[in-house]
Amino acid sequence: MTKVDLNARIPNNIGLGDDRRLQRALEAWQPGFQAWWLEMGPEGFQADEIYLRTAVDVGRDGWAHFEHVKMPDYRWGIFLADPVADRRIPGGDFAGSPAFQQVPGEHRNALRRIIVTQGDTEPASVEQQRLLGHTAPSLYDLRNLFQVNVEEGRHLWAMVYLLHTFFGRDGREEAEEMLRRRSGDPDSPRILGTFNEPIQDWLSFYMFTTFTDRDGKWQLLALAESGFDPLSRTTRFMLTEEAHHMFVGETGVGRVIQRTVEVMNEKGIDAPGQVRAEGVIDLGTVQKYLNRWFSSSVDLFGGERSSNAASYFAAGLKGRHKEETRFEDHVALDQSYDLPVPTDAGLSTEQVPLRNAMNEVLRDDYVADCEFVVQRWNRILEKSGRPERFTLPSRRFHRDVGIYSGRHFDPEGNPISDETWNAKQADWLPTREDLDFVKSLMTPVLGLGQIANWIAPPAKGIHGNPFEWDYVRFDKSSAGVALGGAPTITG
Ligand code: BYC
Ligand code: FE
Ligand code: FE
Repeated sequence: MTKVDLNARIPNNIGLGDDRRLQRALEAWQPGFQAWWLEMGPEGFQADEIYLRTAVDVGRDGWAHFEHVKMPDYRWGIFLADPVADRRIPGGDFAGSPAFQQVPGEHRNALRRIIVTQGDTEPASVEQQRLLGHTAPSLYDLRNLFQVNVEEGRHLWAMVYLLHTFFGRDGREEAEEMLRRRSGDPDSPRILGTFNEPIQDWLSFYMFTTFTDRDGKWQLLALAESGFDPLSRTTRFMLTEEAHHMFVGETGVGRVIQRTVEVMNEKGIDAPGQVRAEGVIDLGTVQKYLNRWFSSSVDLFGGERSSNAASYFAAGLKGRHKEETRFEDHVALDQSYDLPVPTDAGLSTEQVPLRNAMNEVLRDDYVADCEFVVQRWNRILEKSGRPERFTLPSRRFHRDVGIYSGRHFDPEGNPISDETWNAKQADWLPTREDLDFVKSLMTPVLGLGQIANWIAPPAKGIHGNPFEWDYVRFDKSSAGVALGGAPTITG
């Protein structure tokens, strides 16, 4: 077991106190991170006490500590999962050789690029979500938002640790850049598409944490299979925190659905206009949000045919989920992947060398995972005796990256003409009017035990506490008002 030092300026289980150079480098980066957090982290609420979970250990049980803390005082630390004795590279050209403990020189640039891309998404998501606190539907949800935010901040620390430790000066420069890019900034955007899209309302937040954090889960699972052992250990521990983010998303959408069908059944209505008149989100709008955030997140897996993906796999930098137990051929050189490729006549199957299709292999796992989520949402409809059902669109629908981009497909994945797309787009993706409607519902409800009309309360609270509980304790001093403004209490 690694030893955890919680009292250090940067809590860690990497023996930071024994490595003065690294410690100095990370402590030099820390003030920049804190300044970024105050500038680009949650707007307001920084003086309030939030009931937060903090990582304090890496064992299976008791890895987290819960207490009320002010977000700027959160103890962002560096934690790696315990090493696996005699760990071997799971797949690729070096499958079976001892895992790398140092960066293999010839793959330095590729590895840095993977770590930078992963790291960049973490602060990006915090920036995207920074205004949502002002419209939280309950104290419970407000706390969950901030929990996700501080942990994404810790995930940035995790990648910055790797950059500082293994990439020398370039790594330190990349770590600075992480604090300089800004989500949605035309001059200095975040790296990947989805992370530059605004998250303007809580339905988007729940969809994002369902679908985009779930991309995070699958990318981290692929990196957990890395032959570069420090990356594997770092991402394995990040996955422990990730489960809660997806929980917030899936149950959040589930509670929206629950509330809508309660109102529909109670009032005996189903026309979208009538449903909206009751101040709840009609199911068609939920489906459009689902379509939008799923399709954007599907892009995050990269191109279907990717020479980058092939070289990452070959070098053992990124692997397939459960490489050792799920597959027999860990070299993956003689196999191919049947890829439906768009042609002018429709779709035809092309056999892509398996290594070049590794993005698609991972996307398959992701899509299957998302299917289960949609099934669980449908169970809420079923249980409420509703005939409606949600569907996951085809991965070809509404793509911006890869072979399906620049063409149009319907949600079932059939190629369609520009005319059909233009005529149907408003039925499939949120329109300005849909966004405005959802936005109109976003008024804060921050009274103890209270909840907005458009969402059902959760089945239970956090860490054994009831829903009706002060997950956020507002600062009564003037400092709190200056930083965040007094919360409006309605509902
Ligand atoms: N947007 O060979 P290709 C998370 C670029 S989420 C914009 O097809 P490759 C989290 C690509 O960079 C998980 N550009 O793709 C969730 C390349 O550019 P160049 C994040 C894109 O290299 C919620 C070109 O297109 N982790 O943790 O196989 C909250 C062709 O590339 C996009 C990772 O992503 C896009 N969507 O890349 C908080 C893991 N997709 O070379 C956190 C690390 C591709 O032409 N990243 N491009 O300039 C990777 O492993 C890979 O970079 C990718 C795919 C999976 C992104
Ligand atoms: Fe993360
Ligand atoms: Fe996350």
